Amino acid sequence: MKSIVGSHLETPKTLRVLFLGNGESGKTSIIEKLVYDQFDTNYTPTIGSDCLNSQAIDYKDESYKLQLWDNAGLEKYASLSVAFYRDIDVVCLVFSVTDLQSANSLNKWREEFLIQAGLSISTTSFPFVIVANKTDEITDFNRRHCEKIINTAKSWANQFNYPYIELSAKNDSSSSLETSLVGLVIDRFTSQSPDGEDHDNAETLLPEKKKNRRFGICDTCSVM
Ligand SMILES: Nc1nc2c(ncn2[C@@H]2O[C@H](COP(=O)(O)OP(=O)(O)OP(=O)(O)O)[C@@H](O)[C@H]2O)c(=O)[nH]1
Ligand SMILES: [Mg+2]
Repeated sequence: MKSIVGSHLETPKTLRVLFLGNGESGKTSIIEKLVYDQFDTNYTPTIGSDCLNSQAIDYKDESYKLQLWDNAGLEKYASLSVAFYRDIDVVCLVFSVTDLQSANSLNKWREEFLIQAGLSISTTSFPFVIVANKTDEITDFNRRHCEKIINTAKSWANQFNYPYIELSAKNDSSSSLETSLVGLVIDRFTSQSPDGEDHDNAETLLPEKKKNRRFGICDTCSVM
């Protein structure tokens, strides 16, 4: 990942960003596009959790390093992954604009995260970002269907004032995702009240052994 703005500043802040959403919504594809600038049309379900590090990103006079945590969307692979939730800074809730079920599941992912992180499900202060993926799949034939899905997600997001972004892991370039998605994530993180009280009061979850990883460049990703 290249920096969004020019030169690197000193001592990057580390931001732990977790991607949650239904299987096949495109979480892994978004992360891999961001980090590797690559897109794979084959579907390999994520098992447990994976993590990729971004390079230092200079944004609005600060330097950031992103730990991008990927999480299994398929229930049969998801049971391994709850131990990391406690130290997550921002959650991207991902759905596919062609998959109504994935939009309808946003609430489930939100609540599951808050519960695992030891936060109240009534909190509105935790920084979630809603990500609509696969916009390249919208055609003249399915446009109305996709719009219905998008509106479902948008109106759900509106009740919490969550920022919302549409993208295509397939067609968007790495640099455009850096500017749009990463910019939104950092903005969302920096705009929250400093160490919101809900987050501060989170119960500590017991450390759990690090999980199975498909790509293992994550020695520095340990949050325990
Ligand atoms: N057309 C299109 N296909 C996409 C896009 N993003 C992902 N896909 C495809 O959708 C399938 C699922 O993508 P993944 O990134 O593996 O989905 P995931 O959310 O990580 O799935 P799980 O790991 O099972 O939770 C793959 O075949 C991808 O190639 C996109 O923006 N456009
Ligand atoms: Mg995946």
